[in-house]
Amino acid sequence: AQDCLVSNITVKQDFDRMRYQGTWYAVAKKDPVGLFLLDNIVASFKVEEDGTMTATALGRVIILNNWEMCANMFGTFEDTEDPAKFKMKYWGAAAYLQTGYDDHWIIDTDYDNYAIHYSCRELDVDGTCLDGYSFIFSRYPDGLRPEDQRNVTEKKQDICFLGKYRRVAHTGKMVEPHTIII
Ligand code: FEN
Repeated sequence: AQDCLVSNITVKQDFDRMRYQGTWYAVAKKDPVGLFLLDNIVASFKVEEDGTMTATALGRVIILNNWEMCANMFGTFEDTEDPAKFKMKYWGAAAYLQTGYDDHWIIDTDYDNYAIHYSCRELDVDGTCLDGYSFIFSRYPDGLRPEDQRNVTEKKQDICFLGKYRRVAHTGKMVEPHTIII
């Protein structure tokens, strides 16, 4: 949207949740205000037998006193009148992780390579987004294919988050075997 109004942001036409299933690696993110996932963010989407979309997300967090933890987050999606716009209820496996209820919009995806996610948490009085977050997802942990980069940059501009993204590192940290102390 040229005017950055959230109400003018366009989403994926005829979004197909079945094709969206499976693993997505976050390769870039725009952070919201407050607590969030740091890096090594991997999401996995599923469509349940009743048609409901659900997802899990893993990501690194650093809690009080610099403890590095792997956050295990869960989300369930409520449908809206637009097939690419959901409301997401989310919570963490650990009690210290924040719960919430966010918008979850799929701006664009080709299902096989890239996806652009958007969530505005707080509207400004002028209708632009005051606080929101966004993920650029790839089916590959190493990043986007060169042929998808131009389109993704265009979409970052459409949602008025261009220049606000940071790369998401994938160091394999969250999938290492954990030390078991006997
Ligand atoms: C999404 C898609 C797949 C499913 C889900 C997604 C969203 C995840 C969110 C995570 C929030 C994390 C928080 C972490 C936290 C879109 C990838 C579910 C919205 C809020 C800390 C950090 C430090 C601390 C306590 C808690 O609570 N982190 O001391």
